Amino acid sequence: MEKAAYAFKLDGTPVKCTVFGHGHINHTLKIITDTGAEYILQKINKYVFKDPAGVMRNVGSITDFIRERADDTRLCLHFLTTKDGQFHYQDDQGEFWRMYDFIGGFCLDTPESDQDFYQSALAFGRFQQMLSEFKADTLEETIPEFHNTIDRYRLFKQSVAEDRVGRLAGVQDDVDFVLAREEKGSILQNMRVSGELPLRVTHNDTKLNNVLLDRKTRKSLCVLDLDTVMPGLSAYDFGDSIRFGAATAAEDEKDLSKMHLDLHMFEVFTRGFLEAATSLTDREVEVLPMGAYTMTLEVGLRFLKDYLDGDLYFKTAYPEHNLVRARTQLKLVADMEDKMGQMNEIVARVAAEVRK
Ligand code: ADP
Ligand code: GN1
Ligand code: MG
Repeated sequence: MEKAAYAFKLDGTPVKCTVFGHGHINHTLKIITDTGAEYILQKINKYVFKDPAGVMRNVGSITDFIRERADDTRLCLHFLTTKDGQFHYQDDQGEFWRMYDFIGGFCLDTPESDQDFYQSALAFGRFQQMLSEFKADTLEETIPEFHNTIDRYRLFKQSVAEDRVGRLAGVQDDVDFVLAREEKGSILQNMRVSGELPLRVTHNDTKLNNVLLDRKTRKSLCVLDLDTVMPGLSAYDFGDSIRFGAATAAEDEKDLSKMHLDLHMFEVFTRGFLEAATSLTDREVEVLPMGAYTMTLEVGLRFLKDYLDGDLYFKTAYPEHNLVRARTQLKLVADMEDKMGQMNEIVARVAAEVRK
C-alpha cells in the first residue's frame, strides 16, 4: 500500500492513511499528505474485475468526456497518474491501484432528507444525460452480462446445484422465492434484446453512496464508482437507486419487518431523475418501476448466490451477512409487488408534470 501511495504524483508526502467508505467491492483508503492534500487510493478487486487495466481505460475515457462537458470541476472525478504516466500502479503481487482527488464532499448510506435523495437523482440523471453522446461501442464490458438477469438466473441455478459450502438446506425457501420470479425478472432483459428499449451508456451501480454531496450546500457533485459504466438500460440506473435509497431500512437490516418501499421517496427520486434525464423515450419512462423491481430481485439473487458460494464476491462483515442482505432485498421485492400499481401511477403522474 505504501509503495502504491508513493507511486503517484501527489502534492506533498503521505502522512496519514485510513480505510474509507462502505463499498462492497474495492479496498478504499483516504490519504492525507504533509501539505494537507487529500486523496483516495483504491486497490481494484481483481476477483470482480478480471481486466483492471480495461476498467481504467473505460474510467479514463468517461471522465475525459464528462470533464469537457461539465461546468464545474467537482462534477467529475479526477484520476492522478503515476510518476511514469500511467493511470494505475501494479504492485509486486500483481495488484492494481489507482489514486484520485478527494473532492471535499461526503457520501450517505441513507438519505437524511428528501432533498438529499432528490440531489442524487439529479446526479444520476445528469450522468446519463451527459453520456448520451458517448460512443457506447468504445467501452469495454468490465463485468460481462452484469445486469443480464437471464444469465444471472443461469449462474444462480449452477450455484444451487453445486451447493459448494453446504448452505443450501438452510435457505431453500429463499431459493424457491427467487426461482418463482424468473419470468418476471427476465422481462427487461427480453425488452433489451428485442430492441424495445434503447441501449444507453449507464452507470449500473447507482447506490446513494456512489454520489458525492457538497458539505455546505448538500447539492450533488460527481458520481463515483465508475467501474461498471457500460451500455445498459436507463431503468437499471433508476432501479438500483430506488432499491437502495427509497427503502425504509438498510440493505443489511436483520429485522425484515422494517423493510418496505417508501413511495414518497420513490416519487422524490422519480422527479429528479426525469428532470435531469430528459432524453428518455416514453417506453423507457413507463418501465422505470419494473427497473426498481428487477434490480432489487437481481441483487437479492446475487447476495444469495454469493452466500451459497461461500462469500467470494461481496465484502462481508460476518458469516451470515450475504444471507441477511439477500433476505432484506427479497422482502423489498415482495413489497414492490404489492406496490407496483402505485409506482406506475406515480411515474405516469410525475412524467406528465415534468416532461411537458
Ligand atoms: P466500491 O466499488 O468498493 O463501492 P467506491 O469507488 O464506490 O468503491 O468507493 C467506496 C466508497 O468510498 C464510496 O461509497 C464513498 O463513500 C467513498 N469514496 C470514494 N471516492 C470518494 C471521493 N472521491 N470522495 C469522497 N468519498 C469517496
Ligand atoms: C456493489 O461497489 P458497490 O458497493 O458500490 C456491487 C453492486 C451491488 C451493490 C449492492 C461491481 O456495489 O452491483 O448492487 O454492491 N458492485 C459490483 O450493495 O458488483
Ligand atoms: Mg461504491
